[in-house]
Amino acid sequence: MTTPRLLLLIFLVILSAAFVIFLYRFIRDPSLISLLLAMISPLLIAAILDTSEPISETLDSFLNRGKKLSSCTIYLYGMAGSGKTSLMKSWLQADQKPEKSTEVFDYYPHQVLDSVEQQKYIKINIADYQGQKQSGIINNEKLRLANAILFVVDVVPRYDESYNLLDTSNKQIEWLSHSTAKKIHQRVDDHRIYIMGSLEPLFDRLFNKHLYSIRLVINKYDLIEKLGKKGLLPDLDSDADSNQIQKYAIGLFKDIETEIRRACQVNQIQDFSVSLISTSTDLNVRNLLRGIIKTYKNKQN
Ligand SMILES: Nc1nc2c(ncn2[C@@H]2O[C@H](COP(=O)(O)OP(=O)(O)OP(=O)(O)O)[C@@H](O)[C@H]2O)c(=O)[nH]1
Ligand SMILES: [Mg+2]
Repeated sequence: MTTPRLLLLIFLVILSAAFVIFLYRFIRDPSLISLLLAMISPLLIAAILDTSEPISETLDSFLNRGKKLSSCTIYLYGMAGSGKTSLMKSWLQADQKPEKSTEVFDYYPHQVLDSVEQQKYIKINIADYQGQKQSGIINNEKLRLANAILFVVDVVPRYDESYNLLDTSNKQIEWLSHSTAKKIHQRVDDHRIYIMGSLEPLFDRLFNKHLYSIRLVINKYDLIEKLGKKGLLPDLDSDADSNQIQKYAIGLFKDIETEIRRACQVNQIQDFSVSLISTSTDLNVRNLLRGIIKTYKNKQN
């Protein structure tokens, strides 16, 4: 029996006792049977409430009315510069200028409007860390139960070979415009090594029965699209349409997708998909969060 039900039962017992005391004032010789009946009746009511499904459901929804949902904890995982902090800031609608690498592993609590029930808010908790310190997340003492893990990948690093910041879209496109295939494949390869090497320890540490959603998040899609429109993407015609460019982007990370999908199957996590996003242009950023919250809510109900 749940705590609210137990409280309800105690309340009924007290109510019956009060009723019996009330009866004593009017009946001179109350029989023991009537006394027992009065005491047993709340137990009978409680048993009926527990076994009758429609009543039980109504009672639950009444007892849970106004009760706050616990927060949905989302882990952002990926190489340095892939855009974890940018994604977190987009969701939190914070100032968007994360030029520096994150230095601490921390949780960022926030409330977002529930897309289904517009009047209600849902609490989210986003875990962000410095991608360079991969072991920092896996060995962290502060780890909480994860409801979702997002693997964030991209096609351009934070710095070029001479350690110049590639912090604007123009600089990134300019840098990628030469030896495009080599640079993109190098970055994709780095992501593959980073993610595949840590999939098992990561799932070992973060897996729990409330881990509902996994995403492979391909960030900086704005760059892929621009390169595609300029005809700079290797193996893709210069007149490729949006559909073909999207397929190309997803194709780049096929190996990583396959490995994560396999890990999801092993751990019996059904909600896995690939998202193309851009935190710079806000492409699919909200949709991504909406999907995670939707699954979280469905599982909680
Ligand atoms: N063009 C483009 N650049 C982006 C996008 N998202 C992030 N960036 C840039 O990528 C760089 C790295 O972003 P961060 O969010 O700091 O990356 P991070 O994953 O938190 O990196 P670490 O903290 O080092 O692990 C920054 O210069 C961002 O401006 C995007 O959607 N498009
Ligand atoms: Mg960061």
